[in-house]
Amino acid sequence: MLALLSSLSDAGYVADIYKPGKTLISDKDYLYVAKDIACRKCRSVGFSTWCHSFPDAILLVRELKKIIPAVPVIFGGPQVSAIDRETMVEFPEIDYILRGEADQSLPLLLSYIFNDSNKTDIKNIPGLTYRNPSDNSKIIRTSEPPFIHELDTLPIPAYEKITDKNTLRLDAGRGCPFQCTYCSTNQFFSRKYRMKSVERIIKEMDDCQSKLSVEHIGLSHDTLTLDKKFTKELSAGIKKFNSEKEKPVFWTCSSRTDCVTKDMITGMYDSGCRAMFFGIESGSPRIQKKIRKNLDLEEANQNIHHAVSLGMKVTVSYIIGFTDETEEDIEMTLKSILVMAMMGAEPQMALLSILPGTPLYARHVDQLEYDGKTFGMTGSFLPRPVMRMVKTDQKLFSSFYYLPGNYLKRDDLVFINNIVNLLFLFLPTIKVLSKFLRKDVANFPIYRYIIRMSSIYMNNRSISFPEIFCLSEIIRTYLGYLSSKGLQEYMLDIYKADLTKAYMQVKFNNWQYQRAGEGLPVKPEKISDDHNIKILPFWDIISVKYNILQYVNNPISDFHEQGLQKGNFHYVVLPVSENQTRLFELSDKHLSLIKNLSDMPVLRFLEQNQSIIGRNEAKQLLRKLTNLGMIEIKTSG
Ligand code: B12
Ligand code: SF4
Repeated sequence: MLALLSSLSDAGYVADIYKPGKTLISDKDYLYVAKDIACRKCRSVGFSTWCHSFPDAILLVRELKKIIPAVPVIFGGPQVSAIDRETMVEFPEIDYILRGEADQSLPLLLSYIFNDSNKTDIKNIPGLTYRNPSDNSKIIRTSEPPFIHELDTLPIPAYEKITDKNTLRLDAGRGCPFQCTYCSTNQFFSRKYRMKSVERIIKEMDDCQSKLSVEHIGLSHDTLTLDKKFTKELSAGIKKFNSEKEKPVFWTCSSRTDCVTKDMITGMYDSGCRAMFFGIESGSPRIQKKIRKNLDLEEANQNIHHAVSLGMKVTVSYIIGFTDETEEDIEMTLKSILVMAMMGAEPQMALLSILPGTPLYARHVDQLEYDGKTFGMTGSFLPRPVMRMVKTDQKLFSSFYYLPGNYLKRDDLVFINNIVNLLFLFLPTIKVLSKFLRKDVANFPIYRYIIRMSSIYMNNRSISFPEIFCLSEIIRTYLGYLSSKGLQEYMLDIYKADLTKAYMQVKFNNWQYQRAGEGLPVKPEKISDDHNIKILPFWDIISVKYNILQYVNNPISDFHEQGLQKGNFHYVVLPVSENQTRLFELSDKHLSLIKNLSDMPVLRFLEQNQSIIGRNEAKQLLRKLTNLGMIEIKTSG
C-alpha cells in the first residue's frame, strides 16, 4: 500500500490509506465505517484484499455503494488477483480489479477513469479485470499483470504514513522461485526473485531512521537470503551503515532454512539482524516432498540452532492438515517442534488454509468443508456478518474452510494446533527441562498422549481454558515423573511463572475481543482523592525461591543454573501485548500494598497505606500500576 501511495503521488494523485477507527464486528460497524469513508469525498476508493480481510472489504463496499454509488471501486492484492473473474461475477459493487503488482497499472487505471490524459485505452491497462460497459454480464480481462523487473525504479514507499513505528516493514524485494503447493505468493509475483539494490535498501533504511527514528526494521521478502552473494553484500552494507550511526538499526527478515548458512547467519547477526522467520511446515520428510517444500530437516535444525545461539529470535512456523497426513507424520512434526523449542526457537502453527491461486486450491477446492473453526490464515474470531458471508461460497472464501483429511480427525488437529500455539508461553520451562526431554522425547508418542489428554479436558465445561489446562497437565505429569530423576526447585519456579503467564495471556486476549470497539480505558491526567481504583483482571503475583526474572522474560538468553540467586522473590505477571506477558519484580514494601489492592476509592487506598508509604509515593505507584495495565483509575459515578 505504501508503495502504491508513492506511485500515485508521482503520477499526480493525492491518495491516502484509510484504517477503520473501530474493529468491525456488527452490521452497524460496517455501516459506520462506510459512512466515515464516504464523508472523505474521494474520487475513487481502492481495497487491498488478503484472504482474511476479503469478506470485510466486500461488506464495506456494499454499504459504501449505497451511499456513494457513482464512486468507482477498485480491488487489488493477493486474494482477488487469483479469483478476479469469480469476484466480479458475484459482487456487482466492485467496478475494477487490478491483478498482481499494481505500481504501474493503478495510475494508468485512474487516468482512464478520470479521463486525465485522454490517451489511456482501457484495453492497454495490463492485469485489469472489468465489466463490458455495453453488456455488464460480460467480464473482460486484459493482458497478464506486469511485474516490475527493476525494483529500484519504483519511488520510495510512503513510509512517513506508518502509524506504528514498532512494526515498520521495508519493501526489500519481491518474488520467490520455489513451488510449495500451499503457497500463493510465488505465483502472485510470477516466481521471479527480485531484490532492490543494497544501496537502495540502505537509503530507505536511512530515510526511515532519520525521519521516523525507528530502531527496528523488518526487511520484507519471502526468501530474503536466496542469493547468498547478495545477502553477504547486504549484511556488509548494513554493518557499515550502522557503524557510522550513533544508534544502530536492528533488522529482521524471513527466509528458508536451506537458503542460509551458518556463516551467512553470523554475518547477518553482526550487521544487526536480530530476528528471523522460517517456514518449516512439517517434520515429516514424506510431507516435505508432497508439499514440495523439500527442506532438509537436519540442516534446518543446525542453522536454527546457530541463529538462536548467537542471540537471534527465531520463529519457526508449521502447518498441519495436509490431506494425507498420518499420525506418524504429525508425530514427526511435533517432535521437530519440541526440538526447536528446546533450542529456544519460537514455534507457531497454522491449520492448512487453501488459498486461491495455489496448486492445492486447483486440486481440492470442491472438497472443502466448513465448521466455523478458522485458526489458519484467518484468525480465530469471526464476526457474525463475516461468518454469514463466508458460508455462502467456498470458492471465494476458501481460506475459511478446511480440507478433510484422509486419516485424522479435524477436531484432533484443531486441538493440536491450539496446543502448539500456546507452547511459546512455556519456552523457558521447555528449555530448562531440555536435558531430560532430549532423552525422553525420542521414544514418547506425543500425538497419542495429547489426544488422550484432550478427550479428558475438552468437553469439561467447568474449565475455561481447556488447552492451557491440558498443556499444563501434560507438563505437570512430566514434572511428576522427573521428581526422582534430578528435578530442581528452580525448574518448578520457572514452570510456575510460565503457567501464570499463560493464563494471564489468554485472559487478556479474550478480554481484548470483548472490549474491541469500546477502546482502551482513559487515563486521567492527575490522580485525585475522589477517583476510584478498579482492578483489571489479568495480572497475578507469584512468589518463588529463585531469581528467575531475566530468564523467564527472555527465554532465548543462555540459561546458567549457577547464576540463579536464591532467596524470596515476588513478581507481578502481566500481559504487555497480544503475545507477550512479562514479569516485574516487586519490592517487599509494595508487595503487601498490591496484594491487598481491591476496587476502592483512591482516598481509602492512601489512608490504608499511610504507615507504609506517603501520599506522593502512593500516587506514583498508582500511576505506575495504571500504565502497566493492572488497575484503571476512574472518576466517580
Ligand atoms: C509482511 C507480511 C506480513 C506482515 C505485515 C502485514 C501488514 N499488514 O503489513 C505480518 C507478519 C504482520 C503478516 C501477517 C499476516 N499475513 Co502476511 N504477508 C506479508 C508478506 C510476506 C509481504 C507483504 C508485502 O509487503 N508484499 C510486498 C508488496 C509490494 O506487495 P503487496 O502488499 O501484495 O502489494 C502489491 C499488490 O498486491 C497490489 N495491491 C495491494 N493492495 C492493493 C490495493 C489496490 C486497490 C490495488 C489496485 C492493488 C493492490 O499492488 C501492490 C504493489 O505492487 C506477504 C507475502 C508477500 N510476499 O507479499 C504475506 C501475505 C500477504 N500474508 C498473508 C497472510 C494470510 C497473513 C495473515 C492473515 C496470516 C495470519 N494467519 O495471521 C496475517 C494478517 C495480518 C494483518 N491483520 O494484516 C498472505 C495473504 C494470502 C492471500 N491470498 O490473501 C500472504 C500473501 C502470504 C501467503 N502466501 O500466505 N503478513
Ligand atoms: S512457502 Fe515460502 S518458499 Fe515456498 S513458495 Fe511460498 S514463499 Fe516460496
